[in-house]
Amino acid sequence: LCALGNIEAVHIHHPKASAIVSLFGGHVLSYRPAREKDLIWMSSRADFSGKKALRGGIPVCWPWFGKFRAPGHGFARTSHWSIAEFTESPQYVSLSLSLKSSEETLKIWPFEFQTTLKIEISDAMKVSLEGTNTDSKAWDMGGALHTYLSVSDISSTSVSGVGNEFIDGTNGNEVKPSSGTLSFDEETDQVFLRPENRVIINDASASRRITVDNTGNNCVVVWNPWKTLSSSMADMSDDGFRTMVCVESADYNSSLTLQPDQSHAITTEISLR
Ligand code: TA6
Repeated sequence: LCALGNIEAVHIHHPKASAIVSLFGGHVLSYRPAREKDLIWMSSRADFSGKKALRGGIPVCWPWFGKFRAPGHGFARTSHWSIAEFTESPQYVSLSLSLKSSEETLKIWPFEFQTTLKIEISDAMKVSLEGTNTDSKAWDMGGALHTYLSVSDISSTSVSGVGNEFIDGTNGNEVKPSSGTLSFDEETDQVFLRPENRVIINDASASRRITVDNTGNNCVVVWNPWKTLSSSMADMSDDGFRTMVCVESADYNSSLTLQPDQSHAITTEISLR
């Protein structure tokens, strides 16, 4: 454990990979397979005061995802998570963090829950976010692993495997057809409704391909703020948008009802395979 500003983070070193995971937000900040550059993008201006969600990494958006509820994208990403389990073997390292309902969360969202974030580090990084209903009544949830991936140049990056239909967040949430492959020359905020389980990020100028395998999600969101929005964000540098793309495994719009004792997990596995 070590401090980054006001935040406590777990540094994981293993012959196969290294990673950094913040307990504030249950937030993965870095994942580097051995001899590779980081697959995860962190903003050079991220706010480590522990008062605001971190810009970059893998924000955990839970118990909902979207623009409709406050605080934005749920409270998990600004909550303090505790370490539930840590195991290490020659093959991998596994870290589980836990977040449970408390007096504070019940004021924002009146339901009892337990959430587990399991991070397995090896040649790939598998992140799984599981919500369990520990209440006596049913509740609805959504959520997202809002992964910021690192690319060398967004202008020569493409994202494929996203499926043929999306909601265009930059254009009045209009539903539009897609060819299934995206390239970038403007602000992009697209919710893909029928993505494939495997999404590929082709970072042509680095000759690097990042593979993202998702399960338990009902959509994939692809986001790049581009110039104007990037410049307007205090926690992102003006040209921050050039080296990142968000590819998010998401359950959009609180679309799942969990009965008491029921659980649901979304996972995302990131690798250079
Ligand atoms: O997932 C895309 C999105 O919801 C965008 O609409 C954009 O606002 C982005 O996430 C970042 O949200 P944040 O609350 O972290 O500033």
